[in-house]
Amino acid sequence: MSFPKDFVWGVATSAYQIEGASGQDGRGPSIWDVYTKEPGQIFEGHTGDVACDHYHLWPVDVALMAKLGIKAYRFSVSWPRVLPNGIGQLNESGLQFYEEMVDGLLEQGITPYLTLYHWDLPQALQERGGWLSPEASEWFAEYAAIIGKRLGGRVKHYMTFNEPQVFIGNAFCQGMHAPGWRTSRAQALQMAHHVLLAHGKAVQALRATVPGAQIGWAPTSNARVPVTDNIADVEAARRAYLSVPGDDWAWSVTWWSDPVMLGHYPEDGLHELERDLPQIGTADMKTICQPLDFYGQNIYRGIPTRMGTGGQPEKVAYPQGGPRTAIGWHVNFDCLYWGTKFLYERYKTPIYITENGMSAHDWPDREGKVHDPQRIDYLCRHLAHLRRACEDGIDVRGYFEWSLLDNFEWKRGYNDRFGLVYVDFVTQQRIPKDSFAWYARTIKENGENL
Ligand code: PNW
Repeated sequence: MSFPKDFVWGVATSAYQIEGASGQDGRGPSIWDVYTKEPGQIFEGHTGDVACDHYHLWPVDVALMAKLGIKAYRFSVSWPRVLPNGIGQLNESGLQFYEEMVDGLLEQGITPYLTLYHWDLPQALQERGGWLSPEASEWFAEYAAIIGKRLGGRVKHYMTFNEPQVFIGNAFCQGMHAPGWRTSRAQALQMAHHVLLAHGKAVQALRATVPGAQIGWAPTSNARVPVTDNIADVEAARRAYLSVPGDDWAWSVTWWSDPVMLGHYPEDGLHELERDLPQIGTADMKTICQPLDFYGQNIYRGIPTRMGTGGQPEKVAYPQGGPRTAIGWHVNFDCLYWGTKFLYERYKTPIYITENGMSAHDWPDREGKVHDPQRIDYLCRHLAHLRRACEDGIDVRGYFEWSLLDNFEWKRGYNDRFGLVYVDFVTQQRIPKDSFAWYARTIKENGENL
């Protein structure tokens, strides 16, 4: 009953959510710097200007990681910190920050897993059309090559994109994320196609600049979980998870991952979205489908599903009063089991859970301790199901808990805390929560304690 011996235990963060130092040392503005300043967009007007001040406090944070005993750290590079205008002029101090931070990780024996894009597009590129521009994939490839050249000696593990579902779907289909526009479905699908091309070209750029690179990506999904183990319900969950609904295509797995992993858009999606399909060049699918070393997936929740009487998958209502996180997300503990199973069956590539975790409104008690029993329960039960996946022969290589620190939770500002470490955003004091000690033990025992 255990995880593989060399299972990769980690935590994940992203640049805009923790770094702060938004205008410092030559960093250019990103679309999130602009969006957070628009009145009414973010909870109580919060911004990532200071965040966890990780840009200055990274030695403290790396020391925390060492104490936690993680084997790997997933972080993202801020594109405008490295290239203030997105292309062209390099910002040396930005590159140095990442070099020094990575050296700090390596000294502690922590393997860096670098995400190229966690939503903070350089504002200069947004002004040139952003992801809608036909040049976008070339911009991204140029950036990827710079990162490969400068960090490739130190960093061997890469992910291109974090959650295209969110930075295209929540942003342009719902107007709820930077840059805060709603576009037509056709335009959003065109952007999605450019993102996929950018992924493919970035993989090529990394292969050319980083010998021995291990490359994947990190899309998201709400897994589908069958309400019973009956074959019919399992089949319903599988079909629902791997389908493309026309009204919510951007949140599907397969619209994004089939091109990347299989080299074509899924048939049902092509049919559903027929009227709004992007322009697809003759060589595009070949560019998009670059062999990957691993498949990353963020999974926070699952949607209970059964086979309906008409032979179609149906959503099942969450139980009344069932568990929810502070954000209001329903909790389904077996989402990591079914999610990894369905993905592995389809893509047959080693899987990492690149994010999983929960928000709570944690605060310190009178002794200054932060007790977060729900988070321990959430992590324990999710990981137990992930272990079940390993035991069933699903090739799961690692797990990155979201997140090391309480941080800037996008629309919700600092209101929702995801960290294993509490951050006082006034003093920048860090307090490891109870879940920190619990996760440290879990790593040490390779999950035998679950
Ligand atoms: C992820 N959902 O986004 C992001 O990668 C992180 O930056 C973020 O802090 C974290 O999850 C927590 O929200 C998600 O609606 C956004 O299920 C939305 C969902 C899931 C993940």
